[in-house]
Amino acid sequence: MESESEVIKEKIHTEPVLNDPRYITLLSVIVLVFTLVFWWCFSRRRHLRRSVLVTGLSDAGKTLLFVRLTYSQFRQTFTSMRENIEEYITSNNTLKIVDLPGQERLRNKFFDQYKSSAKGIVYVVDSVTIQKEIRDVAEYLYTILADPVVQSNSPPLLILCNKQDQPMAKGSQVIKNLLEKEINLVRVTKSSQLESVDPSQSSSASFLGKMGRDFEFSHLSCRVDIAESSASTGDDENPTDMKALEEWISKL
Ligand SMILES: Nc1nc2c(ncn2[C@@H]2O[C@H](COP(=O)(O)OP(=O)(O)OP(=O)(O)O)[C@@H](O)[C@H]2O)c(=O)[nH]1
Ligand SMILES: [Mg+2]
Repeated sequence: MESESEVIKEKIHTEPVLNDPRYITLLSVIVLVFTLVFWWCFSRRRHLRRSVLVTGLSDAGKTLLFVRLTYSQFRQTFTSMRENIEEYITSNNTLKIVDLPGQERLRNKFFDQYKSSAKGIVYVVDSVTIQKEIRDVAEYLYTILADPVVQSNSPPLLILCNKQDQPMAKGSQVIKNLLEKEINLVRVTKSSQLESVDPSQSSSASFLGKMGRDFEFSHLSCRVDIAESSASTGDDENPTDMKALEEWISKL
């Protein structure tokens, strides 16, 4: 005959630990702590991203926009060889405006340096030369949108059609259509280039937008806005207009 204490011991050993209320409490606490730590890290990462990157091809007007925005001045600008950074205070945020060089041999290096800090990206387009430069403008925009860091953080993007004071400037809607059509072509070339380099890359992984559909900015996971600006001298012939840019930044 087994004694009563032996039966109890046996029960304790065979009872599934999962039914133990202390175990369940401990598990809940661990899950809660992990959730809090994860949430803290995530919100910290978001808070660390305080930069508004001003990018685009050379001569689009990035530095003049930067000077106008941060110093409210007009200055003669020259091709940038390095970045310009200045604090910018909005009603609910203190941000950094980072004007990046647009020269072909510099732009990727500087963009890589600042991309992880981007709270928003302003892609400046010269509205006068857009038709002539459409391939380069679309290719560089594609490079930015397809960047893994940009894809993972999904900062909002503003396509800013600058130099609107010029009579030959194209409007934002025309530029949006031109860019969507051109990116449609660029993404076919780029994704087949990628596949030929690394056949293991599935075409859907490297594809921007929706498979089987013409490219539209609205298909992207990040918010894309389009607006017009003029950063020029500010006289009657060349009026300055940066309201859309300022409003967009203030909503970041
Ligand atoms: N008419 C007119 N000219 C502009 C406007 N914005 C810039 N410019 C002129 O365009 C030229 C190039 O401007 P930048 O601001 O230096 O161009 P950027 O994009 O910084 O060029 P990089 O530094 O080479 O990347 C300068 O002569 C500016 O005065 C604009 O809104 N209207
Ligand atoms: Mg510049």
